[in-house]
Amino acid sequence: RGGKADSRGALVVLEGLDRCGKTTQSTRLVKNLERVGYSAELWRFPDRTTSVGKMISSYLSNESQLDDHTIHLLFSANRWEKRLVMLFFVVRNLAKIDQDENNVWLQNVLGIISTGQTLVKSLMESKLKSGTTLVVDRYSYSGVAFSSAKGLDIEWCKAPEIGLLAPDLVVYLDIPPEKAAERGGYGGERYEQLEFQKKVGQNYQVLHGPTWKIIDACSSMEEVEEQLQKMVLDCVKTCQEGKPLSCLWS
Ligand code: Z5A
Repeated sequence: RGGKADSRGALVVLEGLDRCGKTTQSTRLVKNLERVGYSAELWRFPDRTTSVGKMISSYLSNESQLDDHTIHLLFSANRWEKRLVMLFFVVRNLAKIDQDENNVWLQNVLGIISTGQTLVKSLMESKLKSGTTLVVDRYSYSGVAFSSAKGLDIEWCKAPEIGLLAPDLVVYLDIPPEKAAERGGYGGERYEQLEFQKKVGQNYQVLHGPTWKIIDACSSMEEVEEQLQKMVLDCVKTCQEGKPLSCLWS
């Protein structure tokens, strides 16, 4: 809708303290974008469905213990492993060729070789370049803000994220930790403690950059939704007009 035929989607990230409303708003945003004719997908980190994600989930629910550096690297690996999904498709297709009894195997091989570049590219980049806007609930900034709140060096925390795609827009849903603690479901997981969330909030301040916008997350859900949609539609248009993709932390 609206842009050049080969125009790309936008990479939009929602960040904030626990219970600030990311899940609510990212879900509404994707529906709203689709309703006005854009292709959009919701991603979230941690992605608890992968084997790395399951280790993270067990750590967060206090079922397992890990060194702070190790869990930080696992969160980062959970983002990097999205690249491997495309490799998996290549391997699976090659396996299929092996079993193929018809003569179509040659076309399959040629097809895979000619699209090989695309197949091994990051899934995120492929989605964006095919015109889909990705709405991502937490990303590298969560990794840095939460791990550095435990006392890890901020530059060390950023290092494993270098080379991942940089978002076109980061929306920070701003809520005082005390207000967030009053919301439903607070307190069930490892980081859901008031003093810790205060430190995380301070660390987020250091990460704010030119692509960041702030929304008052204490406003009603409808007000937040409206502001978010406006910001994202502006960003999607800029990306359609040819804004290039870049990498963290440039
Ligand atoms: N973590 C990390 O350390 N390193 C990393 O690299 C990454 C993450 C990616 C799990 O993340 C933990 O992992 C997280 C950071 C760390 N720890 N903490 N804290 P997660 O994203 O899976 O979980 P979460 O941050 O705890 O998300 P959440 O609990 O799902 O909260 P939310 O998505 O921000 O909020 P919500 O579910 O949309 O809303 C919460 C409640 O508030 C709910 O009852 C809503 O109905 C209500 N709500 C929402 N908006 C409003 C408004 N505007 N007014 C009133 N009430 C509202």
